[in-house]
Amino acid sequence: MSSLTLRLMLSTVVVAAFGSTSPAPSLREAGDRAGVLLGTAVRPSQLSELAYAKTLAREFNLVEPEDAMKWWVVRANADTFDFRQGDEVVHFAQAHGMKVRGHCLVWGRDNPAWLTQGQFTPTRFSKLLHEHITSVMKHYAGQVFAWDVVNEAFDENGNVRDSLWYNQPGVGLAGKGTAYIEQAFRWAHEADPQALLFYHEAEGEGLNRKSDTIYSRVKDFKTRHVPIDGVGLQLHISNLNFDIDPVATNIAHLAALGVQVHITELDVSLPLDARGELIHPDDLTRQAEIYRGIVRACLQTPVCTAIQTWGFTDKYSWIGSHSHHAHGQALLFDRSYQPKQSYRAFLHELSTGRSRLQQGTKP
Ligand code: 9MR
Repeated sequence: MSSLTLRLMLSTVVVAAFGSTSPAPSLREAGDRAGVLLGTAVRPSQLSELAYAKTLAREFNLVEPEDAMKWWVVRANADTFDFRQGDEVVHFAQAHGMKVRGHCLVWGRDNPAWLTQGQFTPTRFSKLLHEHITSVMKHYAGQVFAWDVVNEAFDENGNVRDSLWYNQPGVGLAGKGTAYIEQAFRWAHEADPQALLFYHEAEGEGLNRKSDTIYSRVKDFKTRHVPIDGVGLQLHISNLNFDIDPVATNIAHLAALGVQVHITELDVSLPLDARGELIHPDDLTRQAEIYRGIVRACLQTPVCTAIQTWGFTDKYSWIGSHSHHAHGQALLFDRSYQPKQSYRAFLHELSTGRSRLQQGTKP
């Protein structure tokens, strides 16, 4: 028996054993009633930790591999595809009745060195990207219901970012704006016509030049039948005065274009002292209100069909290393998997939010 199989069996047994004592309703139960998927980013190495697996399976019905389906994991080696980490997440999801979001197929960052330093021609690059999208999506066809096809392709002014896929060297469409993005969506649709295809972006969640660009480009894509189904809004929040109203307005604007919206990477990070303690304990209350407001903003518009947090326990979050531990405690559960004020506000808003039709499948 492989260690992967053993780990999955163990986590499944333990989750079942603990299931009967879990408090009700969970986020996923409240989400079912509200007609929205409740998801979180996961790392496969943590699935063997019992409290992690138990909380994950009890609270969420959607998972997204935080890194396990990125180029640098799947294509660490130029000659092979390594799906082991992604498969581990998919198997956990299947064992616990969860859906899987795939992340991500095209991103200018976090690609393997053999790719970024390989001196490929645009023609070769085009073939490599086509092959990657096709192989990964076919491997996960029927198992991953939605993909972030292109991630973070625009800068804060709404211009197409320089990147290896666009113009360094690019796939042969350098200087042609979003043509490379459209190409990626067409290849993705060919690879798995059933999957929902998302454009995914950071810092375009409210109303600004980036969100204006996303709106106008998605509108253009829809007019020209580029196969796009949704927009993913990341929502990494560190400003505790964050204004949520523009996010609700942006979601409504996108809804009018006939695409779904997923909130994909929600977290609300707080300032910490050198010991990792909160500098302002009251921040937990403000954090809870931000979580509540984002849930409310999503529930206001029926096409907002999923809310994901970027991890769920303060024990594991990208924020720590990213901020040199000056920020943290960003999630719904503390380091001991106890629900925080943010969890209670999130759950309350979900439970009292308007009931809506489930819209997780391809129209
Ligand atoms: O949380 C992710 C971290 O573990 C990785 O090291 C990093 C680089 O691949 O990516 C982080 O996730 C990012 C996501 O893929 C795209 N949106 C921003 C996220 C936070 O940086």
